[in-house]
Amino acid sequence: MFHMQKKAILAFVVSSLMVSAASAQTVLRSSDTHPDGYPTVEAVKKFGELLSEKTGGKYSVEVFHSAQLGGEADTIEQTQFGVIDMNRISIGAFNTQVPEATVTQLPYIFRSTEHFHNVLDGPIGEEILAAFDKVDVVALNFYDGGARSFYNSSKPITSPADMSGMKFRVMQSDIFVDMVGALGGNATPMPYGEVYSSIQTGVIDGAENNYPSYDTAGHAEVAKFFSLDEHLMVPEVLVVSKVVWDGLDAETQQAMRDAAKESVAYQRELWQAKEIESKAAVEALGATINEVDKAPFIEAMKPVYDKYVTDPKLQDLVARIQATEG
Ligand code: GTR
Repeated sequence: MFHMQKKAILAFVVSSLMVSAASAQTVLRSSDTHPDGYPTVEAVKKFGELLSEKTGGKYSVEVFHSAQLGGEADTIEQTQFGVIDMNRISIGAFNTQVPEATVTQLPYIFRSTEHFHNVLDGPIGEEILAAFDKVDVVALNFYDGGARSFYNSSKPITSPADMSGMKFRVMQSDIFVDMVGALGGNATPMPYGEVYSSIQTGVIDGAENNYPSYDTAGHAEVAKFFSLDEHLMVPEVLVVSKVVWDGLDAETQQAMRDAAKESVAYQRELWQAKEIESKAAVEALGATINEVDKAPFIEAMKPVYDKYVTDPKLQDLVARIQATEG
């Protein structure tokens, strides 16, 4: 009996290998810094299913979650070189490489989730996606990343003055560094994976992020004060290496674009639910969440805009974003 089962399994394995050899299956490797189950990870899996359907099983995607392929700054380079096929990444990790996308890292540029969606779902969003071409990746879509706020291990922050002398981890992006500086704090750029231990050992006082990251990376365990200043809404992007892209026929490229766009609604649904779930989870863990009067924070950001929005084309882009409804 055992023998027969083994034989049957072997026959099955052999035949499926043959099928996959005949159809030349290509599995694209996609990076994500977040753990399995996180909305972006699940959305890229969904993208992979849709892509597989659209290409008759020729292409599928394997998500390497939890920074298995490296921290975001490193994986961007590897994607640009074609070592990693795809990447779901925060625009913040591109630093100022793509000027049109850099504007999405300007504090308080987005007024609400509705504004964020209205901008990114329309022609401005397409313009920003197209701008990634010049840095050797093709950007397919935007996923939600919610609003980012400061959190730390010692006290609630209610005004920029409270940040004086405090050290906050930021992404490896110059705008983030200048933003914290403009508020009177000290910024320490470092990879996401080092934040937990750096807060725990007191190397930094805190960091800034959305509820799902604060929750799933365990930061709420070591930094109990979450202050809702909501200084940034940075889009997540799904990008493909230009090296990979150029090797695809036009039909497959279109299937990729369509699958990516179709996965957005799914990600937004997961995101909405996760924000609520994570808020409850961090509260249960003992996190203290305080509301903040945003006016002095918004006011303090003028030097950041003055420094990064000097090119008339970017000034025009910022004006168009601000004039978008929502
Ligand atoms: C998260 C984002 C990640 C990563 C992280 C960070 O909100 O989803 O891609 O950029 O922030 O702060 O490093």
